[in-house]
This record gives sequence, C-alpha cells and structure tokens, in this order.
Amino acid sequence: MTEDSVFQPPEDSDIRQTQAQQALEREAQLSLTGWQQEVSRGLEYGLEAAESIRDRTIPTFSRGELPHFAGINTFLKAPYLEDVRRVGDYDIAVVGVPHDSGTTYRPGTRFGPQGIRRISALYTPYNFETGIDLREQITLCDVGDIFTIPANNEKSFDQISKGIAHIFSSGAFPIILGGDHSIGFPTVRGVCRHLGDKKVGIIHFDRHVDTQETDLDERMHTCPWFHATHMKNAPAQNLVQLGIGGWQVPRQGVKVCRERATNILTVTDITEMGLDAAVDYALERALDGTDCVYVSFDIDCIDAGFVPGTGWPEPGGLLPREALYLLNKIIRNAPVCGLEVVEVSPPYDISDMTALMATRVICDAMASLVLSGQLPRTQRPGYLHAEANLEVGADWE
Ligand SMILES: [Mn+2]
Repeated sequence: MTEDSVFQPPEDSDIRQTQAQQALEREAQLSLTGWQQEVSRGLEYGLEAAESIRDRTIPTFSRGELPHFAGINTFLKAPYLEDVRRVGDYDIAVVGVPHDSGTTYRPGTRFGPQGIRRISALYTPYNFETGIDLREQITLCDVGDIFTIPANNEKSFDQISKGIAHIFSSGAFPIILGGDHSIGFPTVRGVCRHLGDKKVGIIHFDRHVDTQETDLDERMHTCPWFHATHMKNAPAQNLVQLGIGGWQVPRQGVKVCRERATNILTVTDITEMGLDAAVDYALERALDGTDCVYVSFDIDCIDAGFVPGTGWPEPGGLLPREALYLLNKIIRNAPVCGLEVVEVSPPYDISDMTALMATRVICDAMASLVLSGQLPRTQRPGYLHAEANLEVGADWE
C-alpha cells in the first residue's frame, strides 16, 4: 500500500513541491483512452452532431459524461448493468438499498440512492489532488437497487444479504448507497456468507453507536452492529466506531459496546490525538486477527451543519475534511472488502448538500482503492470464499 497520495513534501526543502505542482504533473501522466472510447460510443449510439456543431466529439443525443445536467442518472453516469449475472465483469459495482423502514424518527432514506445518483452527475471521474481518473483506471457499473420490502425489515434484510453476497462473491467491489443504517447488518451478513473461516473488521463512522439488540421491538437502524458482531466472521473486538458522541446515543447500546469491548473514539478523542493517530488506532484494532475491513460510513458522523439531510442530525461531528482524511488514509492502508454510505435523506436535504457529501465520500474511497493498488484487481482476494454459507447470521428470532 502506498502513502504517496497523502501529501508529503520531499525531504530536501530546496526541491519542495506543493501538492498542486505535483497534481499538475500527475495529470500529464494520465491516459485519455477511456475518454476516447466514451466519445466513440457516444457518436455511434447517439449519432454525430448537427453540422453547425464545431466540436465533433459531441453527439446528437447526450451519451456519457456531458453535458453534466443531461442524461440518465446512474452513479457517476456509470453504465447501468441490467443483467446482474455479469457484475463480475466490473471492478466496482454501485448498488442502491432504498430501505428506510428501520428508521426510528425522520424517514426518507429510501430516496437516498436516487438523491446520491442525481447529484453525482455534478462530478467528473477525475480528481485533481490525487491525479486519479476513474474512467481511465477502473471499470464501474451501477446495478440499480435491491428490491426491498417496505413493510418488513427482516424480508428486506434477506433481500439485501442475498444481493450483496452476489456482488461480493463475483469479485466486484461493492459500494452500497443507503438506505438507513439498519442495512449495516444484512450488508455485512452478505459479505460474511462468502468469507469461509476468514474474518472482517468493521470501521464504522457515526455519531451513534448502533449496537442495541432491538429498538421499538424490531431490528432498526440503531441495531446493526449488535447483530453483525454476533456473527463469528465479524468479531466485536474488531469493530471500530469513529466520531461517536452527543445526546442521541441510547444507553442500552453503550452497555453493549462496554460488554463486547468495541473500540470507540469520540470527535474530541480524534482531534486531540490527531487524525494520523486515529487512523493508526482504527487500523490496529480493525485488522487485529482479521483478513479484511468493511467500511460503514453514516453521513451523520459529519457535523449536522454540513449534512442536514439525515435522520438523526447531531451537531458537533467531524468536519468534512477530517472525515475524508480519516477515510482515505484508512482505505489506503487496509485491505477493504466493501463500503456503504448510509442515512442520506433527500426529503430533509438542502441544495443536495448531504447527497453531495455522500458522493464525495464514495469518489474519494474509489480513488484511494486505486491509489493503494487494491483496484483494479489482479487476482481474487484471498478472503473471498466461493461457496456461500447461508447459516451465517441466520440465528436471530
Ligand atoms: Mn448515525
């Protein structure tokens, strides 16, 4: 794993380059092959433009990235993969989980996947600082949404676990657009079905612990880690919870964290020890005896002022640049097996800012997976077990 993307000036101060100078040079090293393929496909499928158009890369019908305000909104305008049996042909599969029946207060995250996809049209596949161009370096598809059952969490969980297990076992890297945080249990269960006897550490960004057994008599979005860490493949001692705090943390969940000895850092812990030390803490504990890391990013880990469109906004959270720094450095230094971004609730959002934050988290994560050499994959990851174990996580009444 490389560290070169976290800006480190060269030791000789005479030749010190700014990050911006490095970025300018990195851009020159990127290919244009993916872009040219997209243009050719656009001209073929979308017809050559009217004669008055001087730029002959423009088709008549919008195909691909441009114009940003046009087109069908898959995530980052990635190809929509209707036939999910072919998902293993791609490095990354984005999947929506429009489930908000696990919400205990403000609903609306069933519209999260659509909201994230819509504002993701604002983004190009290129990132300045890292010099990553996703279109040139990986293949990405959007498989659409899991068919969830709004009136029934448990049936929805079964659908989610089956869908995530399918993507994960294909070798494609799953990126999950929530949905409320109740989906954290069935997503991890889907991964665990294909881990054999391997283990996963969970790194959980949140203001809330989400560790109680039930809430309002069901397995709600306050409960995923009680059930996930009950599975033998996902030990509680490898659950790292970053950004926890405030006035919305249920005491029954705190009791479970204490009993199972999960690893919690508050926002104050993180800022006082420093971001790099917090990353070290997270990696040490999540990777202790495990084979991979699953990242569950609740958008509400960020200060409520930046993410109003969420179910349980809590002031005092991480700054966006702190959260992104932690996330990027964690991903660049751990074998990551999946990522979910949850609790984006467009009906409560303002100017799409919460959905945009989720888009940023996902795009940064993809860049970090490429920078660290994890994607594109040269071989199937060692933790991936071909045969499904349907017994995992099936024992709760
Ligand atoms: Mn939360």
